[in-house]
Amino acid sequence: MDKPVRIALIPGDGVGGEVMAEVLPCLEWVKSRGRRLQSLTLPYGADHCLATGETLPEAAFAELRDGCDAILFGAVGDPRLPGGQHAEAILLGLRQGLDLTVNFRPCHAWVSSGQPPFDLEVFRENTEGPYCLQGSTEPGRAVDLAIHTESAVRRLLQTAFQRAEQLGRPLTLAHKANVLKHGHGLWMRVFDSLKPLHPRVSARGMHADALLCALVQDPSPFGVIAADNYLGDLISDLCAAFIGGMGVAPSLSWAPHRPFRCSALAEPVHGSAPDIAGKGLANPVGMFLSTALLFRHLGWEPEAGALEAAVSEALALGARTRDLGGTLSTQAMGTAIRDQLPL
Ligand code: GGG
Repeated sequence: MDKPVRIALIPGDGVGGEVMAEVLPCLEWVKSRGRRLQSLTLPYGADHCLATGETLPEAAFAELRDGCDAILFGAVGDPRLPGGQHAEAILLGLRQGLDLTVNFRPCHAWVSSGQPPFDLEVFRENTEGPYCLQGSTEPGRAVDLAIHTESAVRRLLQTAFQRAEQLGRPLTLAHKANVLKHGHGLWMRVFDSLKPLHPRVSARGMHADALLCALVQDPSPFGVIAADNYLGDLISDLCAAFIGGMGVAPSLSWAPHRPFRCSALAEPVHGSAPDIAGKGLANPVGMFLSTALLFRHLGWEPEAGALEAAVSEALALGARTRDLGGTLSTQAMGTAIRDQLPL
């Protein structure tokens, strides 16, 4: 019999716990369908940090890295810790510590009514660039270092090329190599070296500013967009606006080279939204769709597809939280989605 998959649940801060609560029954649902799954819930977030001074202790990180297969994450960020150090230590610590190079942010038209429907995928490098947390603030000067390594860039771009090939869609690399000659020059070189290996992919680089303008004017020519950590963050958030906003945008981060047992982290794109936390106003759709991405990563395609179909059907039946113009609470939206799951 297969060993059970071990998933760590980290609800985090703000609305993170509220949206996480809505997908927990989906873990029971996959078990009822014969999937072997164990979960453990970890307390890391602002409350824990304020109570104990701990962000993500080394022993907990080691247990996640070596004792779990994947992480389901809510959100971090809390106004009581305005420097954001705990969020940085937990979320960036996990992304970097687990070498989760690929951040996949699919942007499909779950609720938008554009013609043709918005449909593209962003592959964002997840561990480097200016998010490497190296720099300094000096009198009259501030420095943020952006590090790009060939190994991470190659892993991210290989994954994006493979996906574009699989989908039969064009691949666009967003860059600013005209200004960021060193870092984005490296991205361009690796991109060019991969093109001959994927002759069926229509692949081109595009200055990120021109790309943003083109996306707003007409997103239909784009299929897969690859970018470094910073540009990928911005581009995918813009794309989220086309599909109903941050509340519906899912993501999955993973390590294609599988350096550790724990090789993936699924989380909604949205943050902890402290302004609406505790009011039942958060949209759980991004969390449901992230859970579906995790199921797919684990090889549970029927369950991933069924969960996505349940979201689609609930939305088609008119289920809407306030951010989508409706009146449903987080809990009622969760119920509306789960009601569409097959037994
Ligand atoms: N699920 C993504 C996440 O938690 N990102 C962290 C973040 O953006 N925090 C800032 C905030 O919550 O406002």
